[in-house]
Amino acid sequence: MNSPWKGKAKATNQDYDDLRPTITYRHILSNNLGVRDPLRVVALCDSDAFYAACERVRLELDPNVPIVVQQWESIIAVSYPAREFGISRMDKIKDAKKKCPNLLAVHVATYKEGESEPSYWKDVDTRTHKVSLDLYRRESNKIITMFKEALPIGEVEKASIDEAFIDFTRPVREKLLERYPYLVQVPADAPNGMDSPLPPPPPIKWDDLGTVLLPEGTDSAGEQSNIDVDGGTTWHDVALSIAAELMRKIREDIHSKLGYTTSAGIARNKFLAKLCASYKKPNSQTILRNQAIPSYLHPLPFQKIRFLGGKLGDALAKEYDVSTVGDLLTISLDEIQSKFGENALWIYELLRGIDRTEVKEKSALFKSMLASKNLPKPITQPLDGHQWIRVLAAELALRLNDARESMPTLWPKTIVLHARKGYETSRSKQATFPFVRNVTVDVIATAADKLWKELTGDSKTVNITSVQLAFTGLEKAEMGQKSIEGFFATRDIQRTFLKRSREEDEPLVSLENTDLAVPKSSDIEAVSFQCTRCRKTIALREGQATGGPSEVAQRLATLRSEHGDFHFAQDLANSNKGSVPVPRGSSLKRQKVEPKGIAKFFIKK
Ligand code: TTP
Ligand code: CA
Ligand code: CA
Repeated sequence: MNSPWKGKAKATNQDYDDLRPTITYRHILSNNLGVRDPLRVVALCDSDAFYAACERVRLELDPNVPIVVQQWESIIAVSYPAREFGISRMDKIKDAKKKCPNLLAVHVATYKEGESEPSYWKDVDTRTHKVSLDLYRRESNKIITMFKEALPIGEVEKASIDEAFIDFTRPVREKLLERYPYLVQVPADAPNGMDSPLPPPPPIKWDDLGTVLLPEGTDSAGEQSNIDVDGGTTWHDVALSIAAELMRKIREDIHSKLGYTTSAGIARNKFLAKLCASYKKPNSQTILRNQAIPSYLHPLPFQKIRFLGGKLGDALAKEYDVSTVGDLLTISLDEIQSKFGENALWIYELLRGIDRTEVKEKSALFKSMLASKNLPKPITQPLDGHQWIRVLAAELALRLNDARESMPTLWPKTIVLHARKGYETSRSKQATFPFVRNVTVDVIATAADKLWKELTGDSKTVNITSVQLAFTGLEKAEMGQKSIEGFFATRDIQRTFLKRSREEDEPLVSLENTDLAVPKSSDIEAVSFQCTRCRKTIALREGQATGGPSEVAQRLATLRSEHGDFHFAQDLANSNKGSVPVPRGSSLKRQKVEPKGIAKFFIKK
């Protein structure tokens, strides 16, 4: 019990005063207490040696084979068996092979000039190939899908290619009430009704649930696991143990179905979950009980903590001449705020294990997709660019079509080509992406080739060292029950597009005119309308303009719709020729379209 924070017991008690909150019936019975829920449980689950594991699974290798993944001459992932030979990401391939002569080094898949699919080529050359991470993205999606399927009422937030935060609060709450039905009813003799504290929690068997961090800073499992610390188990510990059960089951399923081992951290918030996820790797999970938070955090060098590294960490270290989290606890909030501003409250709280950021699924849709290549040998002849454009187009085609498997109506609004010339400023060109049914390598390459020509202009020679091709404004068109095959077939689809456009109050690229399908209320009695695209006045024929107002409105609506179809067909014809329709009078032209997402970085002001 020689924990360094023991000596500052007084300060610590104040600093960590929320470790044993009183949990009442109101807490356990309320539906959504969000980030302040005293029974909140969050996990971070990270895959072990991820790229190496993907290659091992792909090659159906024994898990004990030492394997590394290589990108050109560097190592980017090291399997755990290879780590036993002392190999790390820092090693050069040559040195790694010296450490382990049986080492299997797999080069990442690459796109090769002239090929539309990435592959594992015998010889790779950065002058003619481009790295493909598609396998890892696909495997990553499979893992995320398993998290989501296992936890329909839990929130899953992908945090990187091989890790995700999972909010277990709701699934755990459901299990708590199921297992301890006496919690569902406030007892008649409860002194404060809903605000009465819950009865004492049951003892917990931590066996097999993972590594449980204890206040002494030791870890335990098995026989030591039922030790009561500081007055014993809390309902939050019960919640953690249920989350650990669920997490373990999901990790086992991922292992048996997909072949990947993972490591998880389970705690009361994202910051702490991430912090303890790598406590014991590989293939393990670590549980940080609230009571263990102070002793776990206290000795950590704060500059090792992600948010407190870098310049901020340097500044803190310099200002206070300290190195651990514990050292920083003696500094008051006023003091930190006077030096680092009002916002420094989050530093103060983080040091005390408080983090109220939500686990929230980012939009399932990445608004942009980017393929890029740094050229070891600059492009000097404008014509040579087309080969690279095809390579980048192949990657975008594969990624878009992959994404369309789960979102068949995913549509990129814009294609952007960006090139850096030596050390000069970068240049870019963009265009509306043609509206075609099948997004093939050819379609993308044709659109990009045009941009390349615009970008290089009449230059006889160029000096381009980096090329990037991106889709921006990727969005899901609401297609209702229609299949992708019917995409362009019917007017209904067109209306759906129009509807989307209106709802989002944002111009649509090919069909931006929302007035075409549905008359505005002021038009109800009108017998003609002006098309906002071609500016023509389109009127009902004589005789059609008679009857009740609703009949006239109906006919007018039909006329608008037919006229819309005419433009639609024209757009299609244009886009199939590879040219990009920006119709006359379109809202795109009238309204300046602000670049979004990654596009911001491409478009020259
Ligand atoms: P990490 O999760 O950092 O590492 P890892 O999964 O290889 O190993 P660990 O078991 O320690 O978690 O990164 C996930 C993948 O991201 C990794 O397999 C390869 C890739 N990656 C790089 O390409 N370059 C890098 O510098 C890092 C850190 C990762
Ligand atoms: Ca990992
Ligand atoms: Ca990771």
